[in-house]
This record gives sequence, C-alpha cells and structure tokens, in this order.
Amino acid sequence: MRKLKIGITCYPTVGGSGVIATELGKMLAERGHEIHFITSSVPFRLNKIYPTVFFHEVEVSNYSVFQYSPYDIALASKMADVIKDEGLDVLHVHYAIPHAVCAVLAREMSGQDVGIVTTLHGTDITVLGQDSTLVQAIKYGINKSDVVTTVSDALKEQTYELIDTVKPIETIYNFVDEREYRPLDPGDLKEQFGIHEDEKVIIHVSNFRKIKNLPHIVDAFMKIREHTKAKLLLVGDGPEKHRIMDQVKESAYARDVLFLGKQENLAELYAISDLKLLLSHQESFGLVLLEAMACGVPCIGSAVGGIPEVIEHGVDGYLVEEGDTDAVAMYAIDLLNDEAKLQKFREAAIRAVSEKFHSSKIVEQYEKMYEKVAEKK
Ligand code: GMT
Repeated sequence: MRKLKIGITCYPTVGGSGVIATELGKMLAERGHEIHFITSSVPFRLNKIYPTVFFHEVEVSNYSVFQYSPYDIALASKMADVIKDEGLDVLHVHYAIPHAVCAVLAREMSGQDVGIVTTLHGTDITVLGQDSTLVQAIKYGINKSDVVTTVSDALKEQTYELIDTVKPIETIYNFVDEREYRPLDPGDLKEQFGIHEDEKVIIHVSNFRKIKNLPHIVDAFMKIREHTKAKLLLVGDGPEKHRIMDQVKESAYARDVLFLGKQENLAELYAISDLKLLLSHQESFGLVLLEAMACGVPCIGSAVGGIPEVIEHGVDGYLVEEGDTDAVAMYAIDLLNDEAKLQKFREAAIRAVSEKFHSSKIVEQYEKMYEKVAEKK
C-alpha cells in the first residue's frame, strides 16, 4: 500500500470525535503514513512521540476591530499552508462545522488538488443540523468533500433526513486501541474505593451534558440498589454535575454513589466494573460502550441512534426504550445476580469488539478509502 501524507483536523480537547481522530492518526503513523495534525492545541490523546506525526498549531489573531476572533479563517489558512508545504494527499476532517467548510476553503486557497474526507460524528448533524443558521454550511461542507463517512448507519440516515443532500455516505464504525482497553487484573482497587467484595459495580462515563441523561442513570441505579448490593461510579465532569449531585443527595442510597471526576486510566476502572449504563437521549455511536466492552464489561443502553449497532440485545448487553428505567433495573438485577450469565455476556462483549470493531479492520477501511481518494487526484 502506498504511504500517504494525511492531514487531520479535529476538536483536540476531550470528546469521542477527538479521541477517534487522534487514535486513527497514531495507528496510521504506525502503518508508515505521515500524519499532520492541524488543530488549536495538541490533541489530548497524542501522548507519545512518533517520528512521522507532526503538529501544526492554529493561532488566532486578536485585533481590536474583530468583534469575534476569526478562528475558522485562521484554520483554513493554516490548512492551506500545510497542504502546500507538506504536499498532503488527503485532508481528513472530523466534524462538518467548521472543519469541512474550512477544508474546502483551504483547498481553494492552496490551489492544490488535495482529497477531502469528512467524518460526521453526531452532534454536528443531530444538533447543529437542526440549526437554520448553520444547515447550509453543513450541506456545503458535505457536498464539497470527496468522501463523507459517518460513525453509524443511524447517523447516516439522520444526515439524509436533516440535510438535503444526495452525497453517498459510507459508515465506518468507531474503534478502540485494544492495547489500552483490555481486561486488567483489578488488584485491590475495589477495596481502595471502599467497595465490599460482594457488592456489584455499575459505571457510567460521560461529559455530564444534558444529552447523556444522567437523571435516569441515578433513577435506574436506585431501583437496582433496592434488590442488589451495588455501587455506582459516575466518571466525568460537565454542566449537569451539580444537578446530579443534588439528585443523589436526596436519594435513598446516596452513600452508594461515587463521583470520581474525570479519569484517564479507564481500563483500570472497568476492571472492577460489572455493568455499564449509557441512557443518552441521542448518541450516534457511543464510543464509551466500546471501551467498556473491550474490557469485558457488558452494557445497557437506550435504543437510540447508533447504540443498537454497538450492543447486541441479550448477547453482550441490553437495549431499552429511552426513559424506561424499570426495564434497565429489571435487566441489570437479572444479570448482576446470575454469575454464569454475567460471565457469558462479558466474553461476548470482548468478542464483539474484536470481531466487529477491531482497530485493524476499521483503520484498514479508512486506509483503503484514502488510497481511492488520493488515486483520483
Ligand atoms: O458524546 C459527546 O458528547 C462527544 C461527541 C464528540 O463530538 O466527540 O461524541 C460523538 O462522537 C463520538 C465519536 O464518534 C460518538 O461515539 C458519540 O456517540 C457522539 N456523541 C453523540 O452523538 C451525542
């Protein structure tokens, strides 16, 4: 396979789209490609030196005449520089707004025929796609890209529903680095958290935004706790945190809920977890589900967006109607109290990640697509 020069733009701070973009860049570099991140700061997962990974910082001028700093123009300008200076074959942008639009502008500015690949991750379509001030720009970014991908079939369908486009869209699922997300020996971590050996551990990981529906996580846990000795680990931070802390304080089993804040080494927490809950109102894929499953933790998720493409109901987890916390509790109580079934689900979760979502398979899909795009240029 030809070695390519690939530019990558994403939101470099926390978030699944930034994680996927960065992990993809690292894995492509390991396969011999040259990677150029064009972002406002070093992507947070770029935590290792690779001789063929480069970072190009987007700096924004702050002239007093600007009411708003022109980040998008600065990004497009930096992209154009990198396209020309490095001779990029492909520019892969994650998120339609503003990244796809900036990439199209950058191609025009550079005068070079670089291939543009846009990956849609979710809220750029499900939330911004409903915003009349942005929808034309999203459509433009999609239509002018050479290839558009979504992270699930559900998101592809939503894109066609919300954006008036006939652009062919390819689904390429998310993946995890199996070297990081794998079953680990829990050591005495459970004890360190003050969790008794006979207590089950339920975990939720998110950015605590409204869309993640934390009130239902707490409701469901309280129903589970009435029948099963368990602790709930709430991992993450965000705008809903204080509201959730208040809800927990007023609940019957407040002492069984642990707020752990943002955490880096999630595989260690999954090593002590028996079940994961993700009850979002909207979720294009749910990368956190895959991370848990790779570590052998079955999941219960709301049957929205791409979640049903990740969890196989009754095999490696359960799907429930959005808002049905009784069903969450019923499935959880059944699973947590049946050791043989729990073990079967754990094994099925690990198998699903390695068969359906293995990083080498997914990275290969991207690689083949880049190759096709670069060939046409
Ligand atoms: O879920 C979030 O709040 C973060 C968001 C992002 O923009 O990074 O995640 C989106 O992209 C992830 C990677 O493709 C998906 O796994 C998440 O499901 C998706 N979030 C939503 O659709 C709400």
